[in-house]
Amino acid sequence: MFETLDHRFTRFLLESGALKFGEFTLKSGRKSPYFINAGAFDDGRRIATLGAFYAEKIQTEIDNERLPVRIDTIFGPAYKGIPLAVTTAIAMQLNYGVTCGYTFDRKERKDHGDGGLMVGKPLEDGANVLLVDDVMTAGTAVREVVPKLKAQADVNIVGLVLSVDRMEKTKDADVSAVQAVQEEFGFPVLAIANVRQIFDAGRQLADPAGDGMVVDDAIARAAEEYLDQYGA
Ligand code: OMP
Repeated sequence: MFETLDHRFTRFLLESGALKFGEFTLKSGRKSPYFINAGAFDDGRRIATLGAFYAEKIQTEIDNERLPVRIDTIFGPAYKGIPLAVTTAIAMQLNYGVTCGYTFDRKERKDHGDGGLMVGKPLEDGANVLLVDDVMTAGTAVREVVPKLKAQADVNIVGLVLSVDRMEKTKDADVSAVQAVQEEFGFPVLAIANVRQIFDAGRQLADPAGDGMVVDDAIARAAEEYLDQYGA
């Protein structure tokens, strides 16, 4: 049976323990009944599978002409974006025969050896750079990284690909953080799955541990209430 990308990705999130239920305080201060932890992709099989999901999303969007055919480098902001950029570049090569560089930043400038703030493929004027990151809630992380890239070279940021769009409203507007970032920076923000797709798929999936549905009624209700309050 054909299974959509968001269904397959939801199963992978649940099997990896990357999607957790409980009470979590977010970077924004909001208290959420669910949390996506990209740190759970902590072995070779999981990080390789994650890269394949990013690459599948990227190739689909190249085919849809939302992303350009030429991607010079995939940029992952330190620290959590570093393995994402590397595993995505590997999967683009192995699964689609597309060679992309990978680049990431240092949190602190190095003043010896090769110096500089960036590691990996150098950022050059006119280069097409695709950003990858884990989860977007308010868009704080991306707002920090864009000026950092622009300070290096006159790069062309062609898009941002996320694992999960939490579909949350920004503090001062009714639009989602993803929409606000798209409008502010003028590049597409694409997610392998958004939180509504994840909960829809999760309701239909059997618990990999075999003890009932993972997304049970109480969890689904808590998520619905949270999204009623903060969802865009
Ligand atoms: P923004 O930078 O405000 O969009 O928040 C996203 C960041 O918050 C992610 O890069 C994570 O560091 C963290 N986060 C998660 O990892 N998973 C979640 O489900 C929610 C958050 C969060 O704190 O909002």
